[in-house]
Amino acid sequence: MSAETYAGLNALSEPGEFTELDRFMFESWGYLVIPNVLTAEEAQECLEAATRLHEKEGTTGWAQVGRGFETEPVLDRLIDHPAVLPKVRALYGDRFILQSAWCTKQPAFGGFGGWHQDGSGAYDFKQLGYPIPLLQLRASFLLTDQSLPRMGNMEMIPGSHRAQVPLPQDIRREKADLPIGQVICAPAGSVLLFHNAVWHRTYVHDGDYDRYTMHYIYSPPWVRFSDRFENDKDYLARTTPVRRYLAGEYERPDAPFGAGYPAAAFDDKKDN
Ligand SMILES: O=C(O)CCC(=O)C(=O)O
Repeated sequence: MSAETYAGLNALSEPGEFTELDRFMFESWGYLVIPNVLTAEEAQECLEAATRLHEKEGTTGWAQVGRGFETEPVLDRLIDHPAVLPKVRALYGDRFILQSAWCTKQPAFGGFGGWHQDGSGAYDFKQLGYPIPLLQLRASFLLTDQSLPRMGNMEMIPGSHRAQVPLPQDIRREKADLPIGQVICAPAGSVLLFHNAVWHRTYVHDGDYDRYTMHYIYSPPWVRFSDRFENDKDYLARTTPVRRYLAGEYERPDAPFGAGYPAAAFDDKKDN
């Protein structure tokens, strides 16, 4: 897909390396759109896996199912996808974990979601200081076509991760539009990579089919998992060293002296 396919301003990136321009766009807007991460066939396989996950759980309406990577190999493969992982590493360094993986369904003819920033209901990230730090970096793999608005897209407010004032209550209450909302338009197989503090919502979906998106959330290693209480032991035994590392099952080398984390498992091992 070429940049011309997208109308208007877009924080368009490319698979792989996190370029200086990527960094500037990410700092400025809080997100990047990466087309052509999955082929049409790969996106279709993942869509089938996502559908199975929700069928197994018997979900209805807007719903999210966690830890699907444990049972669906095609979703496991996305955890360290080479189109995305270099960007995550460029933002975090080599010590981070997969905090959660949520498969979300926006049902056929689903309405608008509520505006929100990502974080923890138990402890508002705003309490940590300004600007809100990067603690949940989300890579959202679009598994259905979202090339046009009203296809269950994500809508983002560019730069809002740096806003020092909250989104007005009436806009949140009424799930209202605002002039600076950007509906992310991209085909299946694209990835939206975004900062937890960017205000966003699920856009309306006019289609007669369910929309699925696979979200992978990366965090510093001391953040607690949110889609699982603990890792499945069988999964850990059969997955790859890199994914096992990202599962965050370290012994507690930080206790009591804060040293001795295991070496990162990435192929091009950097200094650890
Ligand atoms: O998949 C979606 O529609 C949006 C998910 C979302 O905004 C969230 O989980 O924070």
